[in-house]
Amino acid sequence: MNEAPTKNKELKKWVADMARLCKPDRIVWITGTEEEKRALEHEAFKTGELIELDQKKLPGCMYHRTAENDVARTEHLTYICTSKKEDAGPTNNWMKPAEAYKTAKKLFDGSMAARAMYVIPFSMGPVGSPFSKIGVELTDSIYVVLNMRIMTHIGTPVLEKLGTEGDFTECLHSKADLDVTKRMILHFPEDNAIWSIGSGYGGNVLLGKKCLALRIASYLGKKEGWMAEHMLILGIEEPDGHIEYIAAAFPSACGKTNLAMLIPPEGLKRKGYRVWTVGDDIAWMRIDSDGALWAINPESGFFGVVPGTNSKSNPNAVQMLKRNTIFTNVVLTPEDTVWWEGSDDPPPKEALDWRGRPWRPGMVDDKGKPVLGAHPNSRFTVPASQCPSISFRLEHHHGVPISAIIFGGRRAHVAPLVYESFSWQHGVYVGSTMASERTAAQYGELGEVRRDPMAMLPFCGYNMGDYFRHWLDMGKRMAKQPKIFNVNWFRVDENGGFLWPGYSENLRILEWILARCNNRIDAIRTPIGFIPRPEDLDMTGLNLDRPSLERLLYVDKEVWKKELDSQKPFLEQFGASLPKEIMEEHEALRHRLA
Ligand code: OXD
Ligand code: MN
Repeated sequence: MNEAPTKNKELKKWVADMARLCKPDRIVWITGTEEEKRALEHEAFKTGELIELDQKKLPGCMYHRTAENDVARTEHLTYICTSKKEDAGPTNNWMKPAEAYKTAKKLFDGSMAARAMYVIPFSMGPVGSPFSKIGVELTDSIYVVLNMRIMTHIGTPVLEKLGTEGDFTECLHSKADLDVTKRMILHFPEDNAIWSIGSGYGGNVLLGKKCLALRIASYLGKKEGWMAEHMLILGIEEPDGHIEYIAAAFPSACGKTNLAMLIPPEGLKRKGYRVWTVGDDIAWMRIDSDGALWAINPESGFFGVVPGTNSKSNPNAVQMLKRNTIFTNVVLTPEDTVWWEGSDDPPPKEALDWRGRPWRPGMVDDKGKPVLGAHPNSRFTVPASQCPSISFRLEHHHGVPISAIIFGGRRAHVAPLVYESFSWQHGVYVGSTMASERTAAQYGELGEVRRDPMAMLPFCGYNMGDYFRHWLDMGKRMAKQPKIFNVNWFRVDENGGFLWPGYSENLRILEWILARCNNRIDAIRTPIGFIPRPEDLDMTGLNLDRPSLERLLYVDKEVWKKELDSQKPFLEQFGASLPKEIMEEHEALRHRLA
C-alpha cells in the first residue's frame, strides 16, 4: 500500500474506512502521470480487461467489452437517498439513507478482495475554477481509472487544490461480480456521497459524470444558487470574430454530440460561420457579476454513442476518434481495428461482435432478425482536446456567456421545427413539459411519449417540482436572461419520413435563434410561441420546398389541445411542489388555443 499523498484528514480516514469495508489487496493513489497510465494499460492488457488496438492505425486506442447484462445506465437501480421521501420527489427511486447504506455495505463487504483499490482524486471543471467541484472515486476497475483520466482532471494537482481541509464528493465504486441482482447506484445528496456497485458501464461507474455532475450537482446547485444541466454548449463565431454561445438540452440519443460538433452546411459556408464545441452533455451555469448566465462544461472528454458516427453525421468526431480513444462494445476486427453500424468503412468480412462472438455482416438470429455487430449503446471515450472544433474557452475558469437555451425532443407531429417562448417563465414551462417519442415511425398516432423535463428526468438529484421552482428563481435573479427556444428535428410526413434533413443543416435554425436573441428580426406569434417567418430562414443550397417548410413550422391547434391533456397528469404528480406558475402557463396556453 502506498502512503496516502495527502494531509487531508477526512480523505485519509474515508479511504481507510472504505478499504476496511471492501478489503482490496492494495491501495493505489492515482497521480495522473503518463508512466502510471502506461503501467495500468499494460496490466489491463495482461488480464484482458482491455485489448490493445493496432497502434499504427489507431495510436493510443484500446478496446473494452462490458458484461452482456451491463450495457446501459440502469435507471431502475438508481436511487436518491434523502431523509425525506418528498425531497427525492415522485420521479426518482428513493431509499432511506440508513437502509441504503446497510444494504450496500453487505454488497461492498470484501467486494475488492484480490484486487487493487484505486484512489482517483478528480476535478469536474478546470482545477481551481470557482465553478469546479472536487470528487474522489475509489474503484477496483482499471477501465474506470483510464476513462476518468479522459473525462475529468485527475491526480496530484487535484489533491493539491483540495489541500488539508477541502471538501469533496465521496464516490465509491466496485464492479464486485457484475451481478445485476446486486447492482445499485446510490446517491446521498445530504452526505455528498455516491455508492455504485455491481456495474462496469460508463454511466453507472464514471461517477464524475451523471452521478456527480448531474444528480449531486443539481442538488448542490439548488442549495448554492446555480444550475447543473443535461446540456451541450456550443459557440457560433461570425466572420467578424464575435462568438455567441448556446446551451441545449435533449434527451439521450437525440444527437447532442452531433449538434455540439456541427460543421456549417455548404449553403451557409459563404457566411463564414464557425462552430466551437464547449461540451456535448453537461453544463454548469451561474449568474456572474454582469447579471448574465455563464456556463462551463465540467467534463474534459466525450463519452459518446458510436453507432451512426460517420463523416455525414459528425465529421469532427470521425477525426477525433483516430487516436487515444477507448472503444467499448463495438465490433473488433481480426486486424485489431474497430467497426460499427453506420461507420464510413465497409463492414469486415468476419469479426467479433460486442459480446465477443464470431460475427459476419448480414447475420440474422433464429427469428430472422439482423444481429448487430456493435451494441446500439456502444461508446467512445476521447479527450475533448482532440475534437477539431474544441473551443479555446473549454478551460476558461469563468466559462462562456449563454445567449440562448434550447430544449428539444423527438416529436413526430406535435412540435414545430422551432419556436421561441414568450418569456423566461413560459420557457421554463416549455422545458418542464419536454417529451420524446421512442420512434417516429407510426404516422397518425402520437407514439409512445416519455416526458423528460429539461432532459433531466433520470438525472435530477431532488424533487423535480422544486427543480422547476429553482429554474423560475434563477430567471428572476438574472439581469440578462437567455431567451428560451424549443426545436424538433424529427417531424415526419405521412409516410413517416423526416421532413427536416437535420445534422449540419440545423445551423440554419441556430442562425434564426441568434438573430432573435439580438432583436435583428421579427417573428410570427402563435399560441405556443414565436415561429420564424419562412423568409427569415436562410435555405440557400438546401433543396426543401416551401410546402415542406410550412409543414415543418405548422402549429396544429387540435394536436396541441391533446398534448395539453397529456401533460396534465404528468404535472399533477408533483402535487404541492409544482410551482403555481407552471400550471398558470399551462392554462394560459389552453386559453390561447381555444
Ligand atoms: C446519456 C449519456 O445517457 O450521456 O445521457 O450517456
Ligand atoms: Mn447524456
